[in-house]
Amino acid sequence: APSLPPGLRFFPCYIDAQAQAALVEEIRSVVRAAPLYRPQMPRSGKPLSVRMTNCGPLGWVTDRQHGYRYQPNHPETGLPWPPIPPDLLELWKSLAPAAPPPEACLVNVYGPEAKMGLHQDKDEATFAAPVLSVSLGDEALFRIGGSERGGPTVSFRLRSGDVLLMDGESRLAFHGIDRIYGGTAALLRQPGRINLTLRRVTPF
Ligand code: MD5
Ligand code: FE
Repeated sequence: APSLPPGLRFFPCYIDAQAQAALVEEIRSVVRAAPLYRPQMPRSGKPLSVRMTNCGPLGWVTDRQHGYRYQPNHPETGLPWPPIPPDLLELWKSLAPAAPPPEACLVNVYGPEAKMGLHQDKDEATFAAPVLSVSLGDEALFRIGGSERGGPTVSFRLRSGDVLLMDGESRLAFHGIDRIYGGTAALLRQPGRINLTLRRVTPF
């Protein structure tokens, strides 16, 4: 396995098959309350290949006019985001016991052709808390570098049930998803991958 950037903690197979299936049901319920939508890049309006929704008091959204931001309501329905499922709050408490509760859980849904370019997560008003990410469904090729664009990167596969915690130095690392390996898992009804990312957004 490649050596991971300092502060990045990787927990392979952290979530067992039964708990993964329960999480998928909870996410189906979130999606019924807050439908998946196709976010747009700021200025260009180019749609992302990933569909998204959120749960928690705040959700990450983007559109052509207003760009990347957190807001308390769904951009299309105007309704507040549904609550973060208790299982995910427990996972956060287990792996980040010193951090205050997460405020946002971004739900990313990747079809087999979707990807996410290298970027930093820097739309939060605080970087003091870690970011926690859960992978469900098909395998993905994850790439992570340092906090400066253009530096060396390492790549590894994320599989269903894997958990990543980005803390300390890795909190502002460039990272992305280069590809999905469609059909590598049987968890979901269709080929693809779900990523859940829990974040603290406001200072504490
Ligand atoms: C995903 N999501 O799998 C990816 C990677 C995102 C996002 O990048 O912003 O929604 S989840 C792993 C991740 C998240 C945040 C920070 C870092 C990794 N990191 O600094 O390594 O859908
Ligand atoms: Fe990210």
